[in-house]
Amino acid sequence: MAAKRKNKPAKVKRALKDRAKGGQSSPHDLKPKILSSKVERRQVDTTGLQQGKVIAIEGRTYYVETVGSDTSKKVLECVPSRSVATENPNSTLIAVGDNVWFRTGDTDDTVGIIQLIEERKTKLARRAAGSGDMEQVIGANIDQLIIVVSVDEPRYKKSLIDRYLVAARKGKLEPAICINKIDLGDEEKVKRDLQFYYDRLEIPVYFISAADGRNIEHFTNLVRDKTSVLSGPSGAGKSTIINVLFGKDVQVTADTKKKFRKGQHITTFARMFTLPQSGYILDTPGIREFGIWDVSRDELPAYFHEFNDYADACKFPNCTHTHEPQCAVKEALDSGELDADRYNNYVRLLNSLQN
Ligand SMILES: Nc1nc2c(ncn2[C@@H]2O[C@H](COP(=O)(O)OP(=O)(O)OP(=O)(O)O)[C@@H](O)[C@H]2O)c(=O)[nH]1
Ligand SMILES: [Mg+2]
Ligand SMILES: [Zn+2]
Repeated sequence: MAAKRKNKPAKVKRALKDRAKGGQSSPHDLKPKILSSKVERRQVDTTGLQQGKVIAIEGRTYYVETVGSDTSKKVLECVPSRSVATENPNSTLIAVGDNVWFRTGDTDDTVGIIQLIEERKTKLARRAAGSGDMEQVIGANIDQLIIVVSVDEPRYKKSLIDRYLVAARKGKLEPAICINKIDLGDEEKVKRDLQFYYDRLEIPVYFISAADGRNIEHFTNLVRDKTSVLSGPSGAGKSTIINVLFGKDVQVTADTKKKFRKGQHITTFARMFTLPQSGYILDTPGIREFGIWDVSRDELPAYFHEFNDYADACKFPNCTHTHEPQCAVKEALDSGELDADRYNNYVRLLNSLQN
């Protein structure tokens, strides 16, 4: 798998030829069959198909690692079949981490045609950036989300962290927060700023420096034996962290300041790595904004679960904890028991959601 290849690999061109008798070229043109019940799933003929996991997506090429022992595992370049079926309606057709069934091409057994995408058990998803009302799945079938932000260059925003925490709950992922570039700031000050997250919300928060290696051993323990996704703003240091975990450069990184001048993202596609310490880790492109997907205004308060300790005492059972009288959440806020920044992020998020 080449990290910087621009053109579609020749093998995939051949696979596309194998597949496309009607000149289809993009998975976006496909009309996948949606399997909405277990009965329908059983009707899919998987005879002769192999199972695998999507470990990287580069343009229209899907890299699929076959299921098997470490020594027998292979990575194939795949494309979706014109008759592909999915168990994930109204969503990204194929995401990194997806478990798929495929057949190998007629001319080459190192390329595959994906026939079926299994239901995602967990996912990190956001509202797709740009126009359109679509879900974008950043990673699927993952155990934990590690939100990677940095002390400076770029300075972290708690509003982004709070959005990620909603998405983690929604997608059934365990959250952890990684504050990188601690070498660029005052560690004690940053710790105080995030105290509510580890003390009250009991979310693991790591204060590390991928540059000088500070506290990196705690981070190594966090990812051991699990499947983790690293997500956060561009330049926070996700790929640098991956390189530290591997002890060598497996991902390209770039100088933050220079990059911001050009407004570029360094990592341009998601890729899953098998860790030397055991476990999988998914590096993803930096995000500019994180739009919440599939959470209604009514549901949102429950995602800020520190409110639950008080919400029963609110006068109105459907209290949004904003303008209502006798709101126990606002009373707790006024008495300093809740984090004001996080409450303000909640209000902003609530206002951004439609019912
Ligand atoms: N001072 C300092 N710089 C760091 C640290 N970690 C990473 N950097 C630098 O930050 C810049 C961006 O790092 P990347 O790892 O490319 O950031 P990224 O999050 O992968 O960025 P995208 O791929 O664009 O999302 C590079 O110049 C790194 O050398 C750190 O702990 N301290
Ligand atoms: Mg990167
Ligand atoms: Zn209330």
